[in-house]
Amino acid sequence: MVHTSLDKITSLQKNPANIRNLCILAHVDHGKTTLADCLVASNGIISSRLAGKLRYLDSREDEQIRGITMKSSAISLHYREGDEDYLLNLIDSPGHVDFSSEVSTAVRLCDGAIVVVDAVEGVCPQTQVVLRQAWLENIRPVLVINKIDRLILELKLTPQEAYGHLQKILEQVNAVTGSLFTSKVLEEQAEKTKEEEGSETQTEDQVYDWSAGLEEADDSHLYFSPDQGNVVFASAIDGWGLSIQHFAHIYSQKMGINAGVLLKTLWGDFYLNAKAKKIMKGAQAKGKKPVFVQLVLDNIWSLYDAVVTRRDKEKVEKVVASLGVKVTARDSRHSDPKVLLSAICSQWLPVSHAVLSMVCRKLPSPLDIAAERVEKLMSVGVRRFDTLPERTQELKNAFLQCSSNENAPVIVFVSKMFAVDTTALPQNRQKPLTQEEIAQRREVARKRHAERMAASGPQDQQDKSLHGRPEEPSKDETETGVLEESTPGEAEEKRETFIAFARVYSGVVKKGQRIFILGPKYDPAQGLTMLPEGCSASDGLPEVPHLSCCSIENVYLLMGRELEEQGEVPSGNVLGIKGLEEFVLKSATLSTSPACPPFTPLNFEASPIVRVAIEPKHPSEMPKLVRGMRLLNQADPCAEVLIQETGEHVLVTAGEVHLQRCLDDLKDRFAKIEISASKPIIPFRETVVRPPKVDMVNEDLGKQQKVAIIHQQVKEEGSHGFSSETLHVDTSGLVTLTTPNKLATVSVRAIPLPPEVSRLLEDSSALIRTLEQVNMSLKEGRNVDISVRTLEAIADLKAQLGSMLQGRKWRNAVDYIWAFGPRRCGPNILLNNVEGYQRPSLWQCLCREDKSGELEAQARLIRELDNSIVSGFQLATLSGPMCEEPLMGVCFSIERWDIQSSKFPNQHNSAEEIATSGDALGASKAPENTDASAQSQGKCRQEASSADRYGPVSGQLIAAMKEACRHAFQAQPQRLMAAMYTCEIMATADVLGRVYGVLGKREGRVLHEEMKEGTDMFIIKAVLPVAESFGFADEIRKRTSGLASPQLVFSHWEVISSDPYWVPTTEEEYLHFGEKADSTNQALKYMNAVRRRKGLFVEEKIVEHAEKQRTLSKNK
Ligand SMILES: Nc1nc2c(ncn2[C@@H]2O[C@H](COP(=O)(O)OP(=O)(O)OP(=O)(O)O)[C@@H](O)[C@H]2O)c(=O)[nH]1
Ligand SMILES: [Mg+2]
Repeated sequence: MVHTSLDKITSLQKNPANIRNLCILAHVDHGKTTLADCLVASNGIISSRLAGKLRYLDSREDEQIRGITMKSSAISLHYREGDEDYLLNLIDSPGHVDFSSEVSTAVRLCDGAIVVVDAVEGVCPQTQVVLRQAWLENIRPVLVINKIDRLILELKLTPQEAYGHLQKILEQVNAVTGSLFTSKVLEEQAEKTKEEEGSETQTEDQVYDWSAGLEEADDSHLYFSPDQGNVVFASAIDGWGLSIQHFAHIYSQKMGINAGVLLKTLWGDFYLNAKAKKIMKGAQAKGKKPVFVQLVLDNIWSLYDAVVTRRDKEKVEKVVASLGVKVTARDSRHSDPKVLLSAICSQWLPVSHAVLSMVCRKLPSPLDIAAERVEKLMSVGVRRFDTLPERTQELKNAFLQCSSNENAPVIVFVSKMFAVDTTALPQNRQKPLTQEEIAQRREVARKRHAERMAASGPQDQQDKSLHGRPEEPSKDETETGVLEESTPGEAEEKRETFIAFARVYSGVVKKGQRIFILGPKYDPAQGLTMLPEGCSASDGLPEVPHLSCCSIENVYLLMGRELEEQGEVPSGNVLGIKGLEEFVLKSATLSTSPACPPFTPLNFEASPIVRVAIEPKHPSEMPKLVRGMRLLNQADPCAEVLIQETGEHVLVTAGEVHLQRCLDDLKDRFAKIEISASKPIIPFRETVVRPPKVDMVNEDLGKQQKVAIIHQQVKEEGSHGFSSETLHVDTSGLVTLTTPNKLATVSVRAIPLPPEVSRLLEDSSALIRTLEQVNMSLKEGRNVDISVRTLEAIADLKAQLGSMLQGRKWRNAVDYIWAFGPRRCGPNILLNNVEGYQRPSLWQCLCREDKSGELEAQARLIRELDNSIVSGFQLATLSGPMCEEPLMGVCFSIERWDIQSSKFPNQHNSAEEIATSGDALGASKAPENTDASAQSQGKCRQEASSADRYGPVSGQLIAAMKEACRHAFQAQPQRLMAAMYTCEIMATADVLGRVYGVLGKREGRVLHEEMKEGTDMFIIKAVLPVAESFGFADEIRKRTSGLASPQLVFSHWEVISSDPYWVPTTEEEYLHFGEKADSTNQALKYMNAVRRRKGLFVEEKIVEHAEKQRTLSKNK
């Protein structure tokens, strides 16, 4: 194959109709990079002999060593189909869950995707995830069923069995697509009904038909089917791939059957009736070979049989001759039959041809971008597209036209930043010197040398010859001259250059161009009013929030490991941009028009969960570490870097493999120092549960005893912080606390939320955050336009909460929700059970009618210190009393809130007054009398004057509320919650036992186990605590000799059933667990580990019975 020149690609870039931006998506190890190799080889970039072995797009060393892709990378390829030339911007993505954020960054820039599925493993968890991601971004997929060779050589299926197997895989994939489609249609339908409902007020009861719309919606184009031309069967490693179209073409000529008929019948329940020369239906019923088996699979099977299994030379020669392919003597003599096989296959059915022609026919060009997708990209958060400024809405046409005109606005999206070695940039790359240049340089060097000789005296010359230095100047002396100019420090600073991985949606991006960078919070409406009409990024402009300008230093063509410099890149292409390093952290939108809105943020499927603290080996290298971590943060879409209050530098990653890669990157590239990382910091949650009914040895707990225990605990713990005169806990767990200035009193009770409620809240956190934003704006008197979809989602959340919170305890609870926490969107609820306090509902945005007047009146109803209560609740839920981890699934119900706002101190007191206030405090010591209103007026005044001894009232109330919540929490049975991973392990029967062994040792639980049809593999689905997961994947791999390799995905939080504060109280328990009873208490172990890490007090006896131990060891 010929190598495509840069000029050719540059010219192809100008014709968007023939551009395809696509990515390869799949579960880990299904052969994406191998397939990409074959496509790359078709352009002559690598030799076809090496295709599949080189994994060219895995350019990092650790990717090659581990054999998995970690970063997505792009390459531009040229393909000729008929007389059309196509440009394919191909992005290879990783399949490992830890790197799923890289998939998100790739999918955003594409219009289509090749979904690869392993013919043996079928649809795996990540396959479903990537199909969903493609769906969410509205990009069109095509399917490649890869590794068909494994069906022949490994599973030893007959062609007929293989056909059945392939059919099942197709069904599986289509089932996933089908469920995505159904949910979308139903959602749209609901939205439509809602809009209609909004426009015409109907009073009658409406009947909803939940399947309405499904029948009408046309979904045939969505499914994968070989006769639709969107499926290719392949073996990337052997270099072949086939589509039905290809065979239909061949056989229509050979057998004289109409190509159209063949196309329809090659896949499906049809058979060939040789006598009648007809294709008939009902192969299965009549026990006949389907056409696909007879015409396609049989041929391939016999080729494998002749070349690999039987090594039948004669037969091979016959086949080679009949196929008309050429085989070199070297290939046919090779000891590995696979070499011969791939030499034959890659000429007979080249996989690159099958895949690329499908891509060009089936995937959309940048010109076909759907209006729906553009609107989705342009409307951020709760804003509706039609509420954007007019000029912004006009930009939609720019997307649709994808024009490279001079006056088309430039719109670019940067989906990630990646670091390259500065020396690897094209301008710094050493070009091979021509003969002339070498001669020229030598001449220059000789002259310089002669001058130097002349300048230094004869003495010097003698010295040099004494030291045996060569007279002739060495070659590198001449060539390193350029490098010497920069100081070594600077060179080190600039070792890494960040390149933006981006796509142009409109206009032409040029080197040196000035452009606006739109931050995620940029509001075009605000920008347009603040900036002068028709301004550009090169003018001196007033400062606008979240908007900055910069110059594009350079634009590059991305060619896998290499970058090629380009002067400009027209619309519709994927490119690399240099010069944004200072302005863009991870992703951004660039435009020449300030009317352009920032794109919606990327959909990340996995959230970072594994955290470690990092420090340099030598403390003096701290600044280097800090700089390195900053670079790492920029270079990875998903890693987070933060500095904790304790001063620790913490790195948060998606999983163990990701963590390892980040640490390696930090060590070798970004910080270049020795670092030490702590053990992974495992997150926990704290919660309360209903009082247990049985004790640890399964005996009924009497009511008396339970109360006694609770009392004992509260007494112990209530003693620090607040004096008992301001704190009261009653037997039902109601905690009453008064602020130190005695002006406010709150009574709080902690109630466990049903588990499904906390799960719902956890899953809806983004929605709750939106709700919170809306409420904030309403409070400030601003009106917001919320999309119908968001409103509906909020109403749905409310309805679900209502149906889950059933029972006497929760009557009308949903309407009285005051806030969620922590961070105002967490899985805990603050409930307003204060008699007579009516604050505006949390769900106020759901009342549709315009009643801004009413809202204002309501706003006045809010008590002045309402916010302090909420803040106290937020603080309490952010870190609980067990080990300062966030709370989950706790409802704090405020049952009383007395406040004397009229007596707030508003002036500073003299020293004398403070002195008298001491007496006042002493006088009001009666512990029960916490309500300040019961005090006499005189006393109150004195107390009020003492108030500022404790700081402002709002602050005191926050602290009191927080403390009250903590005590209320402790008054209930407390539990720790552990983060759980789910994993799906595929293993053969003979290693199954060992897999179970490892799972059991690590407290994993098997959810279900099934046999994969048509194979001897078992699929085990299990859950495993994150705390026990480190090294799990490695251990499984080792114990099963690499046959099973699990992928861990964060799934949910689970209550650890044991009580960390439990001590044996009954005789049986003493007998069973011993006095200390610490051997089996997993929850206590976790809790203490966290406390120790955070430097909190840990109640532990380290050495008991020291005497005995000593005697024991002596006696030995
Ligand atoms: N038998 C067989 N093996 C294949 C085929 N294609 C790829 N492989 C092997 O499968 C393994 C994984 O291939 P990769 O191309 O690295 O898989 P990937 O999908 O890029 O993996 P990640 O990027 O880590 O998700 C390699 O050992 C390949 O040699 C195939 O067609 N047949
Ligand atoms: Mg790969």
